Amino acid sequence: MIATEILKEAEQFISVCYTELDKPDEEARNRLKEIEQSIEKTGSYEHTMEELRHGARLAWRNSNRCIGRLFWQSLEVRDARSLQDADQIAEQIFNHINYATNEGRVRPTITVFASQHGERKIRIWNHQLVRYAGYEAADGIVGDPASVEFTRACTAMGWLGAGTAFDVLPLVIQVNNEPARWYELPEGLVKEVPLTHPDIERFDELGLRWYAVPFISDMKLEIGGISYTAAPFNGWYMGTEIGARNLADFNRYNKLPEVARLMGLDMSTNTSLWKDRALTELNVAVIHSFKKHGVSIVDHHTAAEQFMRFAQQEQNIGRPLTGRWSWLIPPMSPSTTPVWHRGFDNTELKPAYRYQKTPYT
Ligand code: HEM
Ligand code: NRG
Repeated sequence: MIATEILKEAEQFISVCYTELDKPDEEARNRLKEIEQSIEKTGSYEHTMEELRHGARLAWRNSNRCIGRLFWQSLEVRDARSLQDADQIAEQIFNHINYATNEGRVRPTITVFASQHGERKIRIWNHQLVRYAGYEAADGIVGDPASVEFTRACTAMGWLGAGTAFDVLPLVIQVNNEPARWYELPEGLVKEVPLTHPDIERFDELGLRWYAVPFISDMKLEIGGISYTAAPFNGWYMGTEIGARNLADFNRYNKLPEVARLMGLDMSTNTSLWKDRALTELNVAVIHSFKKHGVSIVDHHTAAEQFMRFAQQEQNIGRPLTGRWSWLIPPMSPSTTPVWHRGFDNTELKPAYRYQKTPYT
């Protein structure tokens, strides 16, 4: 971004941020003068801790595809902007995983690393800090098909996975134009949940499991013209993300046939609705297992209710609500949730979490 654009973005952000934080106009004016001078002198500026904290929370509030936004004010923002060393960055990321997992009582958290500036740029190559490898074998894919390309990149750097369907991938960090470095996640850091079912006793024979917390690590956080290209964040899972997509999609773990077989359903005809019935029980198992292991999770009905409260809250305050309907509706029984029955304005507000180019491939 060129200097005039950064300043323009900064003006908009500081105005909104300081108003929402109940700061006097004069403070905002003075701060903008300071920012203008910094941009003139260095081409950039540094957010104060308050600006960073509120900016990261606003970016969550503005995430049109997120159903979990009721809790936007509770985001914990960790400042790691001073680090430039890959080993230290990795250590901070391990701390984030540990802090946010909190033995299962998940805390929505973001760690913000140094912003992009000139040649300076930090990237985490992983899509999520914790995810399972996918290996291309002669008779199909072992593990998560969504991870095949990244797994190949890790293997090319010398990583060697055990080859099971649930191998946790290493953390890959790139600082500036240096070669990327990989780190095995420390033993015992990653919480996982083995899946069982409240009534189907043999469900555990499927050997299914999932990790406790989704940590998105490849998006950029943009606040007031400043780009934080490494800013991993997490909330907790909505059950359907695992039960209706990760384990169910035919191009992911594709487990509906195995669940249906276990349930003894008639799979010879669509009209038995065996996929729908297997899908329901798989999702029952996900929620049941997370709860049994004391790991935060929300079902899609409760999440949709919470989202409607968020929508109401924003309307009461007089702020525009933005959202993308096709992402906000859950992937199973969507018409049983209130989100289905209304529309949303998909205007993209800033600050924002945005996609960025995949650094490998
Ligand atoms: C997307 C739920 C917290 C930012 C989503 C999706 C769900 C969800 C179900 C759609 C995912 C998909 O279909 O792949 C939740 C829940 C949370 C939570 C239950 C619990 C607290 C957060 C937090 C942030 C966030 C803390 C950021 C600070 C986003 C973004 C997307 C998203 C940027 C879009 C991701 C993409 O395009 O791939 N969320 N979320 N969410 N959420 Fe949330
Ligand atoms: N569907 C993905 C995760 C996307 C983000 N979901 C959240 N985010 N719940 C999956 O792994 O299934 N969050 O920050 O909590």
